[in-house]
Formats: sequence, structure tokens, C-alpha cells
Amino acid sequence: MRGYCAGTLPQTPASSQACGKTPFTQPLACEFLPMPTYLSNTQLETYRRDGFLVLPEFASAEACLKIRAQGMALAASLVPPPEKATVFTADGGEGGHVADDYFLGSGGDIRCFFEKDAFDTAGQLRADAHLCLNKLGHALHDRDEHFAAFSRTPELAALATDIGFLDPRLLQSMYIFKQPRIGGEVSCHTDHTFLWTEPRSCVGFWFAIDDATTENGCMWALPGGHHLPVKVRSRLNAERTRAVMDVYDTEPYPTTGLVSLEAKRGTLVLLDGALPHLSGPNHSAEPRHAYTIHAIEGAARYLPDNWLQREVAELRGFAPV
Ligand SMILES: O=C(O)CCC(=O)C(=O)O
Repeated sequence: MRGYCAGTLPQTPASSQACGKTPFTQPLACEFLPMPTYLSNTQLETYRRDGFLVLPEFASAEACLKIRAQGMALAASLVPPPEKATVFTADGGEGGHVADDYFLGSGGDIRCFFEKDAFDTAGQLRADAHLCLNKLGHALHDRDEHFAAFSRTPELAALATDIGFLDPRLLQSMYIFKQPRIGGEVSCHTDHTFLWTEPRSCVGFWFAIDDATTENGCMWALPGGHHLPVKVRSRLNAERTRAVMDVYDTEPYPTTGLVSLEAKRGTLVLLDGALPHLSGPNHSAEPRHAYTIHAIEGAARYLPDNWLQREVAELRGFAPV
């Protein structure tokens, strides 16, 4: 059999789980890991060591420009009137969206969320409504044919297998605009916090649709930070009317050691669900569009009080249909 034993790798959460020693760590993996087919062994080891992997030129510029145009078209056609706007803030606080039906019901839909700095002091939008959006979410991969095609390719399916998925399910997707001058920061967080499974299985597949730089708000990550215990969990309250945070550790993630992930259009960044990451504000004149998919393992238990509720059994993987 071609393959290598997990025991020959440094003891990662994945390999220790395979030995049955540490439950509830990710990803689900077999004792004998198959040889990667998309990644090199070095890339796989880098991903396991750092908790992220940058893959330049994963998607073609043409494919990126196609979904960029579709993202703009969806924004223009779906944007609600400003008086019905839901502002999305990812600043670590409890933004208004957490108790908003429009947000809480967006898991299976494509909905529009505004930037908080889209409004002037008089409450008027500073630009055309669709140019004031923070993001579209959270089921573009299932509700729009262009995003569905971008999200399911043989390369993505092979990559998901390489990093340990047995039965990946595409749970959430977002088109993030990071608009010029008003694009807000996304504070340091882990994706497992929001899309909690037992065992942990969430992985982010983040695509640069525009070139992302330190000027226009690229991603930053803490290498190796996925080995730290996840400090907070977001879940629905008992009434299921708002998302609340359970805090297990009040110590913030270290900020020293964060590395910027500047990325050219078409780059894919893989992010382990326990990896602390963030993106800066966009004070520049250049937009920084990105598309991100969060996948979970089909056999993992998806918690019933996660904010995003969809039937995992009905979700599909990365294989093209
Ligand atoms: O694109 C961004 O600015 C943030 C994306 C992010 O944090 C994520 O996809 O988990």
C-alpha cells in the first residue's frame, strides 16, 4: 500500500487522534494516511505545522473575474433598502447582527450585510448601497450556479482529501468585499468558534479574488496557533434569538508572531479551523474581494445550537456535480 504512517509525522492533533489518545481534535484521519495527490508531502507537513497553507495560482484569473462579476451582480440585485440594512461587524464584540433574524436566517440563503462605516453621521449611505456591503452570505455555494461551480472542482476535492477529510461537506460560504476606505477589520478569531463540530473538523478555503495586500486588508495568521485550545464558542441562546459567546479563556491570542498573507488573485489559503487569523481594515482606494468556503466533516457531530443551521446530511462535498 502506498502511504505513510501518521506516526512518522510530528505528533499533531490529527495523528494523536488517529491513535485514539486525544478525542475531539481535527481532522478525522486514518492510522495510515494516503499519499497526497494534489499537495506535495512538504506542503502537507507545512499545513499541519503552521495551520495554514498558501497556494498561489490555485484558481485562474478568469474564474476569479467571473465570480467577481457575479458577486457584484448579486450585490446590486439583492441589496435591501438602507433602512432595512443589517450591519455586520467582525470586531470581536457582539455586533447588532447577532440578534438579527435576517442574519440568523441566512445560513441557507444569499443575503447582504453592510459595513458599519457605510453610513455617515446622519445615517445616510456614503455610496450606492451595493458598494457599501461588507459581504454576501452564507450559502452562495448552493444557491448560485456560478459560485456552485467555483466551489466544486476536482482540485478542491483532491485537496480536501489530502488534508484529511473523509467526507467533506460545504457548510458556509461568503463573498467578502472589503470595500475601499470603509472595509472593516475582521478581528482575530478561529472558524471552529462559529461552526463547532465534535470532533473539530472545520477548515476554511479562502480565495483571493483581488490581490490582497497589507494596504487593502489582507489576511494575517498565527503560525502554529491551531495547537492552542480554542478560547471561545459562539452559540445560539436558549430562545434561539441571538448568538452568544461562551468564553473558555479570557487571555487574547498573542499578536506577536502574526504573519501577513499577501495574496495575488487566484491564491487559495487553507485555514485550519482552530487557527487564529484576522484581516486588517481597508484604508486604501483598492477593493479587496475574497471568497471563502467553510467545510466540515460529514460524520462529525454538528452542534444543534450553532448559529448556522442546515441539515448536514443534505450538504454536498467538493466534487463537481
Ligand atoms: O476575508 C476576510 O477578511 C476574513 C475572512 C475570514 O476570516 C474567514 O474566511 O474565516
